[in-house]
Amino acid sequence: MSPRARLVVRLALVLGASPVVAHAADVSDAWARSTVKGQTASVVYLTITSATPARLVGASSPAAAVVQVHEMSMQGTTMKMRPLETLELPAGQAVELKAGGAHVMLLDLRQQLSSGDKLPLILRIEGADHKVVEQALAVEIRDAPPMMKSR
Ligand SMILES: [Cu+2]
Repeated sequence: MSPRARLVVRLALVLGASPVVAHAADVSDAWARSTVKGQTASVVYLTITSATPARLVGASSPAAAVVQVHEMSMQGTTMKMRPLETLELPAGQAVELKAGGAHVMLLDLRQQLSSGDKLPLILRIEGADHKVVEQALAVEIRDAPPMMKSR
């Protein structure tokens, strides 16, 4: 195989085999928390704004075996997180996934996430017509701010 053909194959693997619609919603401020060697879980934070009523119904990444949308809630005196089936995206409203709130959870990471690299992430967004479109992102990997490192 020529080097060029190999590159095309690698790109196809990164983008996945399923049809990807480039623009289902506006995603801003997306970043993934870097990991240390041997760490198997991390999180992605981002802000999603959909022009029309929609729901985030799932996510996936070639870098992690399991990707879930989580929310945080108080159970007694402790913060717990639990998977969300769907996250509502009201029309025109910026929905923030941020520290202490909802987040995209990466579990069973297949590789270390290094600051400065990009994490391929696919969001599955269901529109009012119940059609699900896949939105591919390249999320910047960053080190957590110092205040978040204890978590
Ligand atoms: Cu979580």
